[in-house]
Amino acid sequence: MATSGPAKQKKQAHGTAAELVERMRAGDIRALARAISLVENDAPEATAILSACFPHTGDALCVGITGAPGAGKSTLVDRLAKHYRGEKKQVGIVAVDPTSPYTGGAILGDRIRMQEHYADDGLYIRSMATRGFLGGLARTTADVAAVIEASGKDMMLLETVGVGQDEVDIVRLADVTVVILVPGMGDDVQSIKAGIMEIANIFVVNKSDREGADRVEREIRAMQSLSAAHDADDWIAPVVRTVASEGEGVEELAAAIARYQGYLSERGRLTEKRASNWRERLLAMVQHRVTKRLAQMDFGGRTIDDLAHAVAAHEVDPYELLPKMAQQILGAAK
Ligand SMILES: Nc1nc2c(ncn2[C@@H]2O[C@H](COP(=O)(O)OP(=O)(O)OP(=O)(O)O)[C@@H](O)[C@H]2O)c(=O)[nH]1
Ligand SMILES: [Mg+2]
Repeated sequence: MATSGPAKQKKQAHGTAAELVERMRAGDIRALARAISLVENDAPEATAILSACFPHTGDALCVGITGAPGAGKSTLVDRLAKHYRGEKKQVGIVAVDPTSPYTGGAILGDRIRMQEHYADDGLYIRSMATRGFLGGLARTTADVAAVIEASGKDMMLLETVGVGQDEVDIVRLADVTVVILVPGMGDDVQSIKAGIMEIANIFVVNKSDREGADRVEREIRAMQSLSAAHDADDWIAPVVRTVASEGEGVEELAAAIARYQGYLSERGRLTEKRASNWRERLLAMVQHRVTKRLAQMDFGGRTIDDLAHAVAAHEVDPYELLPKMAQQILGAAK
């Protein structure tokens, strides 16, 4: 009986996970919120939940939207969501907000209120604070997005501030990446991280009601003409001007997204892009698993902390230690 305990527990956890996913797929919003929390908190059931979600993912288009703080990302995401709702598409939104505290910033509060008041069950919005994620914000965001998608969404919109590497990694999870720039405020193309510019499939010049939209567009074009010679086959990111606060240009943006989706659907490009996204995700997943194990592992009676102290005191040669540790980790991972 002693050995059947954990196995039985595991089986029950799987049962619970499958039930939870079934309920959230039937439209139970509380089940969805619970599944997201468990995944976000890396709870013991998380893997079983994600595994139960996996067969119900892969059909939605995932659009990543990034840009400087205050560029109008949330406003544009809300407008896009309304656009897709108008086409009767089920929409999920994950907003990664580096500023909102756990208890919820103003935007999070507004969104929850919006969700409650309009009670549109074709739209689900989740805000995530970036602080406090151990072992990868991008991984957690991808997992949360997968759970929401599995609840039956056709369109996933991912909003993140384009500042740190973490955020760049997040938009890399998307099928389509939209980079938002705005005129003025020294927010010109040069000041935007090169990494962000490179991953743009579509540029948006938001706040085009302000002076300087022409200049931003010219700078984008100039940058594109400088970059490596294009194949006739290459996609050149179009520039769409918007006034998100007025809803202007949203139709054009949706059309540009649809065009890029069409481009991806040819010659196995979508599969290629997703495979390259999955490569990153798999590496992150393995790394996370190994790191978690490492913290509790026993290396010949010593923990990783003991070994770190021993190396710092020059009692142990780290280069001799490494192959032994690697061997032990790989052995344990079997
Ligand atoms: N003039 C003008 N203001 C806009 C436009 N789009 C958004 N805004 C305003 O710009 C401010 C910031 O918009 P948000 O949508 O919160 O921007 P954000 O990029 O999500 O901001 P963070 O998430 O805090 O980085 C708000 O006051 C919007 O009303 C626009 O096209 N023109
Ligand atoms: Mg925002």
